[in-house]
Amino acid sequence: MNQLTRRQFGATAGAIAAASIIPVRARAAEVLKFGHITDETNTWHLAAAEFARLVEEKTAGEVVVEVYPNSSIGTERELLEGIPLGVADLTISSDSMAQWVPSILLMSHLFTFRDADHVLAFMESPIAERIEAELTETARLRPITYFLRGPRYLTSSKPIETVDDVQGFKLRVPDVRMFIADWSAIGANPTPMAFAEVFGALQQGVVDGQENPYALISSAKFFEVQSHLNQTAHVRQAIYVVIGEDRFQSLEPAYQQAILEAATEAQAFEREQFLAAEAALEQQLKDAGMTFVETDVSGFKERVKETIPNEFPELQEDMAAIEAL
Ligand code: CS2
Repeated sequence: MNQLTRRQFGATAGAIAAASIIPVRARAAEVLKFGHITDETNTWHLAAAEFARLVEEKTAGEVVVEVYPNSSIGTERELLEGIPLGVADLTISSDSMAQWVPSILLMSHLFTFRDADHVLAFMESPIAERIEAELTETARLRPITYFLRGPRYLTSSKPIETVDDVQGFKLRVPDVRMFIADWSAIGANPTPMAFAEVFGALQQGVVDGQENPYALISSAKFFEVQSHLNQTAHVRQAIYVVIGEDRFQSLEPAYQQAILEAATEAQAFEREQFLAAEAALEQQLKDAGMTFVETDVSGFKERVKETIPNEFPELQEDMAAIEAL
């Protein structure tokens, strides 16, 4: 049940209760708005809805979480910047928070993480712990859990076999400095843009391609406007669920506790859903007509080797520690 129906349900339940002797559902003491960028089929949304259900259950309906998918109350950036203003209270984000905590860009450098286990080792490392503390203190955005994501793949309307095929390629990227630096070093023409605008930009030929995990390629229907899925797997990362720290601190300790417990349980739920979905997505994208290309990524790797020493020397020490994980 998505949040709009949840609200409608609340209204209907209220009307029924008023007209009969059914006990009235506790009036919500707190309402939290959870906005995010994916559609209702994506596992992030399913997990956000499960989180909402758990919070409501744990607080006997006193805390209600309204989930708004599809960037409907803001793009990722608008949500992040809007949290202190009350536009939203929770969202799903990672490296887009680099404007407050630059070291989160460690998650975005191309080809840093070898595989999903390496990502998990990082997420549980002291470096990630430090980033999470900085996000809470500096960005006033408290990570309460993280969700899994698949590797990012480059989509296009022509096969990308080697790095030569992306020279001058107009590539939509999230507004993340590391993506811009890495793709510029590769020789592409990275264009930062909000996720909600990507489909239209691909359709109108404003950009030649984009890069994202299977789940977003599928749920945003990029297969309708891109014919090739190039198996670059160039970025692997997880993504945080964050709550505005000031809003969080304004809540009663029992509500805070319920939110943290619900987040942990929603993480387990997301993991199960994500792993099942990820296994089926490759075939679904093939069935939707995408041609899978075995890209030779060696030239891409070669070209991003100097990004950190040249442009982000302050990340070098942590990067070496991550490589050793
Ligand atoms: C998404 C985001 O916009 C996109 O392409 O994949 O989740 C992106 O990874 C964000 O920048 C994360 O903060």
